[in-house]
Amino acid sequence: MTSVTNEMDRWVDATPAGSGSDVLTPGQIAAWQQQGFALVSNMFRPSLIDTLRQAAIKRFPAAGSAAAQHVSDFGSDLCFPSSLAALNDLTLDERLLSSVSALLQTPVEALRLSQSDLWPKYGRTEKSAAALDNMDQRIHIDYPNHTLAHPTEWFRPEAVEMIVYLSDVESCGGPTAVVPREGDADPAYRWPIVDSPGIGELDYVNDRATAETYFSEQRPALTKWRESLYKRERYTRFKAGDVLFYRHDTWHRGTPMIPGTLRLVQNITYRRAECEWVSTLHPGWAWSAYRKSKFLERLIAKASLAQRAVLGFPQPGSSYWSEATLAAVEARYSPFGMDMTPYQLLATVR
Ligand SMILES: O=C(O)CCC(=O)C(=O)O
Ligand SMILES: [Fe+2]
Repeated sequence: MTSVTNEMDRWVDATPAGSGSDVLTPGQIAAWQQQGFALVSNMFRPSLIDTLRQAAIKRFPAAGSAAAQHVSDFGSDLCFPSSLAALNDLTLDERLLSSVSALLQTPVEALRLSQSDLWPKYGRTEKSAAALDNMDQRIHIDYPNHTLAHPTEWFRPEAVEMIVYLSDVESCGGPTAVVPREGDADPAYRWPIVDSPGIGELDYVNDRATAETYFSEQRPALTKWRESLYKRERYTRFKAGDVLFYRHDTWHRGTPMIPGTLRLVQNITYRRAECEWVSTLHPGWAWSAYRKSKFLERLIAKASLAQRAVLGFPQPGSSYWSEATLAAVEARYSPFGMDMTPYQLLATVR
């Protein structure tokens, strides 16, 4: 296996997405399918990224502030659907959806959104959360808090996980480290994937140093194997708007940032519709109904058929539709301008 000797070789540069209907290039698709990740630029309009970044910055403590020193775990309450329209637009972006569709080789309508949340990470001098600190993470795979089961065999992936960077690594540091998979016999990708803190009886530990000391005590025979994962990691040289497409079974981790800075990222997962065991991470969409602004209802009314489908809305031809449900859904959504024609055309007469 290739271990990295030359420090320069550790950086991965983004490659541009196409501007036409084939959004991802064959090389990017192959990289995701084989190595387990692809770093892609030219996905979004720069103004969308800028609008989201500016709006999100206002919701979090300022970089370098005392409050920022205590933001040491992941997550935030900024998730889909959001009062920040740009967050919703990014999540349901048609080019992003067609990219996921190409990676999973399935139509967009057969995808379901299961995560979209915006995370701040701060460059800090103190590891304020000790074992749970996110500054210098242990190498890990993400499946345990996404699926109730275990990822399927490598060649039949169930989901695409993404980090959309809203900052530049040059100014904040904190590249994501990823371990490229090198074929079916790669020892890094031994099966089943259970040799990581947090899985089975092992405690969840986020901080690298604490995690590896603990893991060595619990599984001494695998200490060298874990070390080999760090030796092989590559670092994303991201710019705002770049997307890291990866998987729930790709080894990766977050690395330390430049102290006093803020890095914003949007984490998104799309799964195959049939994989119900890949759970939605946050409260879901329906809790956002009933708001005075009716932003969820407006979003549904204005969305394309494919965008509605990825949120689980019944599609044209679904057994849900009858004369009665067509009229009822129209009654609910017509105040927001929903066009029911596509559902009427394919409705089964019941
Ligand atoms: O921050 C990053 O770049 C990766 C974060 C991550 O892997 C995680 O929290 O699971
Ligand atoms: Fe992760």
